[in-house]
Amino acid sequence: MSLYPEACFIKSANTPGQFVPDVGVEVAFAGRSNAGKSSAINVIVNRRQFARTSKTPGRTRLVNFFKLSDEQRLVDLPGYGFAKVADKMRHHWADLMAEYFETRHSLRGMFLIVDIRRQLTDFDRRMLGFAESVGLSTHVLLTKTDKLKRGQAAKAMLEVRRDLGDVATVQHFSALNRQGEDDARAKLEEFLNTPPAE
Ligand SMILES: Nc1nc2c(ncn2[C@@H]2O[C@H](COP(=O)(O)OP(=O)(O)O)[C@@H](O)[C@H]2O)c(=O)[nH]1
Ligand SMILES: [Mg+2]
Repeated sequence: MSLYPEACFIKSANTPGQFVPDVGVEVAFAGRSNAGKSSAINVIVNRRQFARTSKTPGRTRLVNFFKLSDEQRLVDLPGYGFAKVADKMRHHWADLMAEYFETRHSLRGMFLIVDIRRQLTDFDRRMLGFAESVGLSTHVLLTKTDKLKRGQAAKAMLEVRRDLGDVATVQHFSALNRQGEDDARAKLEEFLNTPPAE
């Protein structure tokens, strides 16, 4: 059973003018392309339809708004691998992200999806920077944990923790065997129930 039986896609935005009204609360999900963001969202929300929606061609470059329940949203932010992307697109992305983080009063927290085998990338550091600049809490999902042996996974977590310091909390996650789903869902609920900053 999904905690969010009314969950559904609302719209995609390519400019701040297309963002949905800034009322209620929302939690953002960010991750380098292929890190496993769509898979993680599906497991946490427990709704298969989300995957299909985010796989629509072109949507991976847009800010995708989903309704979780009345007055609660999940926002799927665009992600990519920096090396493969043209300057023009990178600038558009950076402007869109800056605008998003600076203007959304309803934003209560960010999930950052990181492939445990890659550690933190330049993309991840940029996202952490955006969140930090507006005093937003971040929770890192070290996903694809199933790809590593236990000891390796524990070591990778220690390294990321050391790298992050107190900038974000972090947990193991796997969309494949659902490791960490309860903790991730509890964190989503915690973010959604966070009172506004002022
Ligand atoms: N083994 C494993 N594969 C995963 C996991 N999460 C995602 N994947 C795979 O990684 C690829 C990218 O996943 P996707 O969710 O589309 O990534 P996105 O681009 O960040 O949205 C797909 O082939 C997924 O099946 C996981 O936890 N474990
Ligand atoms: Mg995706």
